[in-house]
Amino acid sequence: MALPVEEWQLCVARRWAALEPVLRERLAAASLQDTLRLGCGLLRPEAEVAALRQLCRLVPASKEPAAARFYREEGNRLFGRRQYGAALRLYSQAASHELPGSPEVSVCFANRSAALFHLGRFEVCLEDIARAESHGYPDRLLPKVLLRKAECLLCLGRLQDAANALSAVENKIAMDGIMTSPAHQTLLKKLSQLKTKIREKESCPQPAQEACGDIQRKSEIWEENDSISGASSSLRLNFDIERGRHLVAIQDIHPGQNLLKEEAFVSVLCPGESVLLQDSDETAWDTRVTNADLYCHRCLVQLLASVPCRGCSYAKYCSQNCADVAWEQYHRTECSLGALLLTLGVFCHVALRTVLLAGFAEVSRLVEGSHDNDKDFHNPEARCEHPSEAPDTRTGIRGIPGCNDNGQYQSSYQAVFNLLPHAEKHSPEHKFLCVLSVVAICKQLQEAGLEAAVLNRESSEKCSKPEICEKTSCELSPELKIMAEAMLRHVLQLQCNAQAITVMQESGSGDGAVVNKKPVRLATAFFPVLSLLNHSCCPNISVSFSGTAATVRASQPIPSGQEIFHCYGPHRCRMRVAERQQLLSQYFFKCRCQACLDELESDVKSVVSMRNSFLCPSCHASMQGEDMLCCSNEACAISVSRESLSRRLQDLQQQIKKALELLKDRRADQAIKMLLKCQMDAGNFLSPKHLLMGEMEDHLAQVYATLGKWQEAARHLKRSIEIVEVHHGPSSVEIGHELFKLAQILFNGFAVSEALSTIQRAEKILSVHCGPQSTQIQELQEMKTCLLELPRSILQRT
Ligand SMILES: *[C@@H]1O[C@H](CO)[C@@H](O)[C@H](O)[C@H]1NC(C)=O
Ligand SMILES: *[C@@H]1O[C@H](CO)[C@@H](O)[C@H](O)[C@H]1NC(C)=O
Ligand SMILES: *[C@@H]1O[C@H](CO)[C@@H](O)[C@H](O)[C@H]1NC(C)=O
Ligand SMILES: CC(=O)N[C@H]1CO[C@H](CO)[C@@H](O)[C@@H]1O
Ligand SMILES: [Zn+2]
Ligand SMILES: [Zn+2]
Ligand SMILES: [Zn+2]
Ligand SMILES: [Zn+2]
Repeated sequence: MALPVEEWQLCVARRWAALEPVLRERLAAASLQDTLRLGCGLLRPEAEVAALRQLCRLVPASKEPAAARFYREEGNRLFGRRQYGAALRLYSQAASHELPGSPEVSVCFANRSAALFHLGRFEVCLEDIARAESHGYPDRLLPKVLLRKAECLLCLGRLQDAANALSAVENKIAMDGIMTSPAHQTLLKKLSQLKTKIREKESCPQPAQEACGDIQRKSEIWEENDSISGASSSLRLNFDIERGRHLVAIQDIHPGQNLLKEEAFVSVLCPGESVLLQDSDETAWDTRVTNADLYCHRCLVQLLASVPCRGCSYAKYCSQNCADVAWEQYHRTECSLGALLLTLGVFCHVALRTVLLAGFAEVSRLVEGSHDNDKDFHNPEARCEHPSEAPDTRTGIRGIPGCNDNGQYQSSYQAVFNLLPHAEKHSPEHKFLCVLSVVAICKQLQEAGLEAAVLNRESSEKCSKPEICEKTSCELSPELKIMAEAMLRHVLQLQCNAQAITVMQESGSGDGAVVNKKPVRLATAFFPVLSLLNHSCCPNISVSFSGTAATVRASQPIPSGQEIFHCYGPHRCRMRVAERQQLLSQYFFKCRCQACLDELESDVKSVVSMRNSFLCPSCHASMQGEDMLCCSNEACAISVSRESLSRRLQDLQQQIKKALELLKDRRADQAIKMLLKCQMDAGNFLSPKHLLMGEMEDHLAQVYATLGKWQEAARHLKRSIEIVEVHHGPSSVEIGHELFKLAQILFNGFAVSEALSTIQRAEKILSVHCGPQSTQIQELQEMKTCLLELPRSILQRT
């Protein structure tokens, strides 16, 4: 996903293997500028470009009227079955394939407004009705939609507006003349019903419903560092040759304290895995939804009624404003390249969007500056200017790469540009893949006549003489070469500096009673300030995201003087040291954090291997060893290969998956039977503290919750929590999420005092990791308020 599709990787690998050895050596040692210069000539139109074009055909990103018709009919079908949520998504898919301003797209919006109405999303329904009207909704169909508008306004308590909307319908009907068809008769009946309703509501005004728990949220204390944008004043930026740039605490920091708030410089949504929509049959068009259908392509908020891009069927936005801003800033250039960008992977896409956001002037200033630096590098007198030299302490952080002339480190393009590309550490084959991919993008931009857009120039400056275009089609213009060189640098940087934006996404059959969420990767982004943090397998911070903004909080006390560490992925609780080191090798360093040192140099077993161990299938004592496992009970001394136990573990995971599918099909009783059987089986060869044992308890809790058996659900969830605690620690974010679930179950089961104490524990942990203003905390506080009001309302009734 981050990298190009496999077929293109293979195509480039073949090209690499066929190159002259001399040329391969030159490429391996070349600077970015020379790599690009050489790469330009190596992408052959009849071979590589043709192959890419072929691959792009497999990725639908353009508008197709046939697809639109299919999705809309499918939407109507599900609407008829009262599956309004699924119908809503299909109408959105349909709209994304219609041309803006066409009567067809307006019908999609009107249809979608009907689904929204049934889902009780009245505000959004009104937006869709307005959208339908502005895109030329057919006049003869208008009365029905206007009535829906009046109904929405009525539901929202906006009586005057509702009355106005009704008189608009009446006028419309009157203008159209006498109507006799049955459909019109129903309309008239509905009209008079609505009128009565408005009159009733007016005569006995209800008090506006008060939300359960309208809490005053205290804003967090926050003092920003003058020199590092987004960072707290309790941090400073240090630089030394061994550790590079890094952030250090200059005060004692307490858990939960806010350390960094940064808006991504650039982010690109990852299409992600597709999720099957319920109850839709296999058909010619894909009815599955992916992240690309669920989140705004610009600001990453969850989509309800998406606004489609005017040009492609891929990009979708939360609002017209997001669509317009994205178009202005980058999408007018990207739009026609949709399939190519999906084929070449998210890193290439981020690289392109980065240079588009920065603008040609800034990109060329920095690229040309870097060429001067390269020259200085070979000139010993200019050496002291070079970043690898320690900065002059008198000038503060001014000499640190990425800082501006005022000595400030900001979340700017300059900072992004100065993230380390490690050009000399990447394999030559990988660099070759990157350069050919970047050149392919730039050539396509040039061919599509988008060069002016890329360079932020008026399109009148665009190449008007065909013969010039002809000439440049095999050679990139000097300006595009500069953009391409910067893109190559960014693709290489991303391997070490890409930051995943994750969200907690609802999973499984969301019945609403208990929300089961798991983290999913939403987007790939550059956060230049966050990138200053070095890795540790036992980090003392927690990162959370809201839209495209990242917040970093201390999860442990951090004493003054200590470096702040972030975990790039491999955490000591989830992987053994060998796996971690292997994963971290992509960042070109060997981790020497406390956990790694302990596990490597002494005989300390990793927490993962200790807890996720196997039991002797015969006597249930623990098994020891590497490839061949031996029972620790001398009397038994059975030995089994790790491979056969791993296979048994995989079989078990398959069974669990099947049980979850049963749950999705609403066959809860069978799911329980199957999970209990899995548990029995697992007890014969997995240690009781194995993470999978916890997962099974968690699934059981979920099934019982869907049946409304709250006590059983709570019992299983508590066992899951015990195991999660062993693995992740009592104040980990994982425990926070488990307690949140337990709170919901106890809340639903009216176990008031236990629910209150669980809410308190969850609040304490989650406010450290996610902040006191996060939605999780809000939901917990709402539950608390409801519980505290409960006895009073019961008393009143009796
Ligand atoms: C969708 O729009 C078409 C055309 O107006 C209409 O015939 C159909 O009933 C609508 N479906 C729903 C669910 O509103
Ligand atoms: C901010 O960072 C700078 C440079 O790292 C440091 O010298 C300074 O003490 C920090 N604190 C404040 C309040 O700016
Ligand atoms: C983070 O905190 C834990 C527990 O307080 C400590 O064991 C660990 O060494 C710390 N990690 C770093 C990188 O400072
Ligand atoms: C990505 C990065 O900056 N890694 C550095 C983390 O710190 C170690 C030393 O502690 C360096 O070797 C890495 O280069
Ligand atoms: Zn948006
Ligand atoms: Zn588009
Ligand atoms: Zn480590
Ligand atoms: Zn044994």
